[in-house]
Amino acid sequence: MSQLLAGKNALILGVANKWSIAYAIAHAYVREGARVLLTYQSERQKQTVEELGAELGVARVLPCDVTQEAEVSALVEQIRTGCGTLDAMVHSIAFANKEDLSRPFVETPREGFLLAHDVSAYSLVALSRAVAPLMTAGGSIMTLSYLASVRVMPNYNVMGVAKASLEACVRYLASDLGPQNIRVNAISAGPVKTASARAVKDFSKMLEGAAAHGPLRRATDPAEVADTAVFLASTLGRGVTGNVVYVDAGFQIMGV
Ligand code: NAD
Ligand code: IMJ
Repeated sequence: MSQLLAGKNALILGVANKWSIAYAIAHAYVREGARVLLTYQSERQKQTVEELGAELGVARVLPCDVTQEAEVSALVEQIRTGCGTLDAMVHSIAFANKEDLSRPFVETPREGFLLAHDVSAYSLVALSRAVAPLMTAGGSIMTLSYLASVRVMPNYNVMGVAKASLEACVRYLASDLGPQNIRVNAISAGPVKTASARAVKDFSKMLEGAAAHGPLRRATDPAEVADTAVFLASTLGRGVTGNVVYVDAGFQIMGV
């Protein structure tokens, strides 16, 4: 089959290391012929992301801490002068204070609530507003969500509420940007062993549980999340917007 993203420019935010879901997406986008731009959060990650970018053959690696409006503007300015237009943006970013994941939700302090929502939900709004003017031929924006947005999961707490907000942001953004032929969707991935997941208490048990009891009787492979991200960025996804697409080996349909 010919390359699904040939001639497209794609911005991917959220690569921290080779286990990142965003890394699997960047790999698939390069395979499908996209010109890929990566971002890193801080100087601490710069070298790793530059090395991974070089290995993958991405076009550019740029800084962007999404909590800094000036860094979002600078990123978009760099893209405007670099490649001019953008066809796809992948938002693969989430953060909450570690203590706020494990404490009972009712104990969430205001500061931790705001931080989780700022990084994990509002950043999609800020980035979408910033990149939309570059999507002159229409575009596809997507983010990564998790089932705990709609079900209560142990140790997810404030992040679950931030993911609920993120999914609602997807619907409102899809409504606002649809007239410009910009589609906005979320991919709700099953558990994948990444840096963000590894730190979590009993994560392996949860992953094994989902794998044992879901319809496909196996865990989610980041490569299949990436292939759905290819579909959404490609012309094959042209009728899909405002949606939450589950790529979780079927787990979310199960009652018990
Ligand atoms: P990861 O740790 O590799 O990626 C998280 C990324 O967020 C990192 O690259 C980190 O640098 C970035 N980030 C955090 N704060 C930032 C900031 N202020 N500015 C810029 N970047 C910032 O972990 P991952 O599992 O690949 O997570 C990616 C996305 O996938 C997240 O939204 C996560 O909620 C979602 N997700 C993960 C799983 C899973 O099981 N791993 C399942 C469903 C959804
Ligand atoms: C995270 C916490 C609790 C249960 C969890 C997860 N399960 C899964 C995750 C079952 C799959 C991973 N996930 C979907 C996330 O969105 C993780 C977000 C996250 C993780 C950390 C760990 C380190 C830290 N802050 C974090 N902020 C967000 O300090």
